[in-house]
This record gives sequence, C-alpha cells and structure tokens, in this order.
Amino acid sequence: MHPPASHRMAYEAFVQALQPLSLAPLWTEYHRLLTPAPQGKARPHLWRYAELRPQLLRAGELVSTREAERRVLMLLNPGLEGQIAITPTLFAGMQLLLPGEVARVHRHSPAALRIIVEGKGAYTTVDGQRCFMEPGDLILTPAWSWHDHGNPGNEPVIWLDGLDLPLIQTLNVVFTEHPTQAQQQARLPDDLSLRLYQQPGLRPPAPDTGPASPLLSYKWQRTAAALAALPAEAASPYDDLLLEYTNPHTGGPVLPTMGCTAQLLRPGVQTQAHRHASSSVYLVVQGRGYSVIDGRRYDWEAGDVFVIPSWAYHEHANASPHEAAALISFTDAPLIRSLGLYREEAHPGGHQPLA
Ligand code: 1HN
Repeated sequence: MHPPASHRMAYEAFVQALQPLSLAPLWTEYHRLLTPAPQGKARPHLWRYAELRPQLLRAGELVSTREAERRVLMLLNPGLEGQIAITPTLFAGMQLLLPGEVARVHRHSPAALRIIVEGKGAYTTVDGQRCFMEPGDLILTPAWSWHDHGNPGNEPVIWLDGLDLPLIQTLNVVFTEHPTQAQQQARLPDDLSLRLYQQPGLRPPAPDTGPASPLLSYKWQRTAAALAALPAEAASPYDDLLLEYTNPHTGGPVLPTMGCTAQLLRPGVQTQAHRHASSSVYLVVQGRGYSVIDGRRYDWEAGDVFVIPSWAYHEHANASPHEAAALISFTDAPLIRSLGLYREEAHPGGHQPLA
C-alpha cells in the first residue's frame, strides 16, 4: 500500500525543513553507516621502486631540504581521493636526503617511523640521540620527540616514512613545534638505545618515557639473523616466518598507534589467505614475489611498497625457488587492538580466486 500523496508531501517538506537547522534523518543513512563488515574506500595498491626512485632523485635536483622542510614523495591511496593518506589511519612517504644535507629539527604529535630503503651514513637524531641508518633498519620517532636528519656520508639515502598522521588529524590533535636552530645537539652517545637493549630478554630499569618504545633503532642485521634462526615450526600459514618489533619494556608494539613486523618468505613459499580488521603498508626489503590482495595479483621486488586495506583478503608468495624474500610492514593494528576491535579470519577456500 502506498502512503497517500498528502503524507509524501508532508514528509518532503519535513526533510527540507531539517537542512537549514543542521539536522538530518538517521533512517536514510543507517544501513550505509552500520555495514556488516568494513566498507572502506582505501584500495590495495603497489608503488614500484623502479618508478618512484627516479622521481625522488629528480626532486633532489629541483627542491632543497631547506625549501622543502622534508623532501618526501607521498604515497597516496588512489581510493582516498583528496586525502593525504595511504589508509584512513596511516601516512606513507618516500624521503631522500643527499650527501651533505640536513632536514631541520622539529617535533609533532603524530608519531613516525622510518624503514631505510637505500644508502647508509645518514642519521636521525631523536631527542638528542643520533640513530645511524643502514638499509632495512627501522628507526622510531615517537610522538612529540624532537627529530632532525643529517647525511654526512657520500651517498644518497632513501627511506620510507610511516606516520599515524591521518588518525591524529581525525582526532584533531595535531601539534607541531619548530625551534630556531637547524639541528639538535647530540647530547647522548650515538645509537645509545641499541647498547641499552643489546641482549633480547635483558633490559635496564624502566625509563619513564611514555608508551613508545625506548629502543629507537632496530638494525636489519639483527632482525634478519633472528628471522633466519627461526625454526620451520614457527611458520604461520598466513605470513610464513614473522616477527613483531616490540617495545622491550612492555613486549607490546613499538608505538601505541603503529606496530611493525618483519617477515621472511622462504623460497617457493605460498601462504594462505586471511583478512583482519587493521591496515598495513609493506616495504619489500629483499627478493621477489607477489601478493594477492582482494583477488588481484601484485608482483613485487626490493624497494616496492604496497598497501593492504582493512578487511581485504591477502596472501603472499615468494616467486624464487632459491632466494628468501623479506618484507617489513607497519600497521595500525595496535590502535585497533587497544580499542578491543581487532578480529581476523581465514579465507574459507585457503586461497583467493583471481579476479
Ligand atoms: C615528517 O616530519 C617527516 O620528520 C617525514 O622526516 C614525513 C610527513 C608528514 C608530516 C611530517 C620527518 C612527514 C613528516
């Protein structure tokens, strides 16, 4: 039965009267809001280092770090039009620092991490402590820590920046400070935190530094050795050999909003598909392979970056029968977990059909 025309006209007049009052009915939006599962706009995507690197080096010719503050090419998710984000919570960018350059000191409430892609001899000074960079290293700059970068070496250094900036923007708690000097004094020994946390399972008395890890640098050499030492029994069906980077004082994630993992896909390994309520950005550190994300295959090699949005099925494969492949990722999983909202599930068929 149709409502009488008089009712329809009354209803339309009612809806029109709402708008100038900054009011709207929930009942027309309800099912769009409360979906059975996440319906985000972020899409899976892969950025090829072979395409990105020449553009970054071109930026090095055209833009100084003095002009740029940070010489970063942002990796923007093609599904999140108009947003500066790789997922709704995460930012990713590729940064270049040329020999002799500095990127001046500042601090901000968004937390950041860096995964070194290429080159060595550069450093980030974090709250007075220089952390030196080599490929595959992970370096943290926790929320509100002073940080500047310098490259006293003789090769260009390139790294992937990961920040929780879109999240912090959404929460409307972005704060930034720029002091007048260009760089911090290194008031602490270089790579001090590496010496304080040299031996897994042993730690000095707890510092009072807040929720972020006091270990600021995770050397790839140590991580690679730890991965290589894992027994086959440690393999996960979804990730093969995986280790999570931890805060040595809590055993928890390195930052309250972002966690990091390193994984080794052994030669010829093809993992099973699963999905989870968190998003991740991956850097290929070594080897060649592919990931199937949402039914599409993304082939990757060293230096490539790809993004897996929340609740997208994904599985990984090492295409080489001889060489191991290594991936480092950062993820918003710690944030989701801290809210009690994390969940994951296996693909019912084990693998995804290719679209
Ligand atoms: C930032 O401060 C850095 O300190 C890198 O190197 C990337 C992206 C957005 C906002 C701040 C850095 C950034 C950033």
